[in-house]
Amino acid sequence: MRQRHPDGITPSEITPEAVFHARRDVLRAAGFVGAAALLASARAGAEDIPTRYRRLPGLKKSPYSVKETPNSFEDITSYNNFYEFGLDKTDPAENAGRFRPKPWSVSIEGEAEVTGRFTLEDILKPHPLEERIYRFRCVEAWSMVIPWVGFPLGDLLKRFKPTSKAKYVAFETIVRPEEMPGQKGRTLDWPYIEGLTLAEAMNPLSLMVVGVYGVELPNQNGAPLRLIVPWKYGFKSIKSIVRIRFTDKQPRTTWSEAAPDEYGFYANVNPEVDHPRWSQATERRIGSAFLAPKQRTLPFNGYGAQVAALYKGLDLTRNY
Ligand SMILES: Nc1nc2c(c(=O)[nH]1)N[C@H]1C(S)=C(S)[C@@H](COP(=O)(O)O)O[C@H]1N2
Ligand SMILES: [Mo]
Repeated sequence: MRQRHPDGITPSEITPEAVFHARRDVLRAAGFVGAAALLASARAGAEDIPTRYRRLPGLKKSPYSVKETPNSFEDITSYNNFYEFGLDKTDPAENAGRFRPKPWSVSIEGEAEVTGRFTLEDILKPHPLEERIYRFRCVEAWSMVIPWVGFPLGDLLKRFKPTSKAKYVAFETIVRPEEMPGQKGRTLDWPYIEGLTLAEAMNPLSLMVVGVYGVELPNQNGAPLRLIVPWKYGFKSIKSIVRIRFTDKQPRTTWSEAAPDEYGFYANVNPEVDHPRWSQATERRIGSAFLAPKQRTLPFNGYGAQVAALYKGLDLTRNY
């Protein structure tokens, strides 16, 4: 039952979320979270980030950043979906401490001239890192604004010289049940897998992410290397990637296989196509008061000007 609800709103998942916000609201009401702390959390300056996270120096600013105020480092790192570490929003932060993202390597496979196993250092070396403040919309109808650190996925993929047969790119998460307690159960069919069309992958918005808020990615956010595709529902943004494969056929994806009626391959944010069990027309911004009004969800999560052309001629009510 539960495995059919990736981002599903089941009572067991709603509860921690409600508690998470209720707790903060109660603390605020009681005056424990003072005006200064609230301001700090809204601005989330570097001083709020625990020093155990390594700083990533020399970040370029990006013209692709949105102007909205980012969520706090605390929100971004304590309210997560990462089923390898459990189903509840607070599980990844609590259970990811044993995960060792170093050393790391990524296997490049399939329809490309250059394939093989590359260390993370090999992968990262040629790419200047930038900060990109993106809107992030989960299919569960919550959202955040997140200052990711990364570089364009397309710049990485070009290095492997995809052949003319390469029409899609498939991604895989690591399988390490000893370090990922969620993988000891069958909540999902491990490894977590995702995919994009090559055109989507080459779009300049598609980002390979190695950090957030100017520091290395915390384990719960997908260390050491994850994807961010900001115009798609969050489940497309696969974490802790160990395999990238160029293919001529549309790759299988974890959630479209777990619940084909609910999740498709494209998963573009679309306020006009409701999930079978809830509306996608609005979203709740994490970090706003629990009872704050919802905001309208934008087509392609607000990135339509950059990506709508990718889907010309495709019926997005059927290709969800
Ligand atoms: N490997 C893996 N990647 C994953 C997930 C997951 O469970 N496993 N959850 C997805 C979902 S549903 C969302 S909303 C985002 C959450 O990313 P965040 O925790 O950094 O906000 O990660 C996505 N990537
Ligand atoms: Mo999600």
